[in-house]
Amino acid sequence: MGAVFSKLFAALIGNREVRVLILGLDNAGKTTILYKLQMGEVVTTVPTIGFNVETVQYKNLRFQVWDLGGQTSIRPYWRCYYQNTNAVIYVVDSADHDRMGISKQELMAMLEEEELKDAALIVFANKQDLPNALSCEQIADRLGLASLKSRQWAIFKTSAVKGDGLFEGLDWLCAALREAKN
Ligand SMILES: Nc1nc2c(ncn2[C@@H]2O[C@H](COP(=O)(O)OP(=O)(O)OP(=O)(O)O)[C@@H](O)[C@H]2O)c(=O)[nH]1
Ligand SMILES: [Mg+2]
Repeated sequence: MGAVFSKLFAALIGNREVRVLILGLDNAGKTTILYKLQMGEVVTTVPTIGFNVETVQYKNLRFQVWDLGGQTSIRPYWRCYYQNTNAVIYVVDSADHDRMGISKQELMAMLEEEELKDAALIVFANKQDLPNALSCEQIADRLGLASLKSRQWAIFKTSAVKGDGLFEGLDWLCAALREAKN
């Protein structure tokens, strides 16, 4: 009952809670992004075994952000978190040229899941500060994003260590969620 009232109250004051998953291969920068968004700081990370979850308040939205471990053996567990997800932030290490193919495979498999059929997709082409980073256009091409039908999606170039691009992504998400609601 309390939860119903708090949801109703949040709806009345426009303070909606949005469930976001941060997914992507290991070492892409997911955990760095989560804490840069939440604390504004670059933290020292270790590979995530399991998940981290934090609340990020931005504009009039409360984002409940789940950062899941991306190692091969952990990826099968991503699906345990799909239910009620409003948006997926898919993080790519733009300098990891060799693993673009596997990153595409994981992305496309994830997007086929029924539970995520209404979720918006943001791709973060991360590590743009590295000299050999692929451009947004190259990454969109390598991931096959043009083939996505009937899904709200966007790609942003980001550097989690510099903080570039992250909030542009959240701005897009705020607008996309507003559109989906209307
Ligand atoms: N140069 C550069 N390094 C980054 C950037 N973002 C993250 N890193 C580094 O990449 C490494 C991996 O970052 P994590 O955030 O732990 O990666 P992750 O995606 O959470 O990895 P898993 O938890 O194993 O799935 C760390 O050394 C980060 O400091 C970036 O934008 N630029
Ligand atoms: Mg991590």
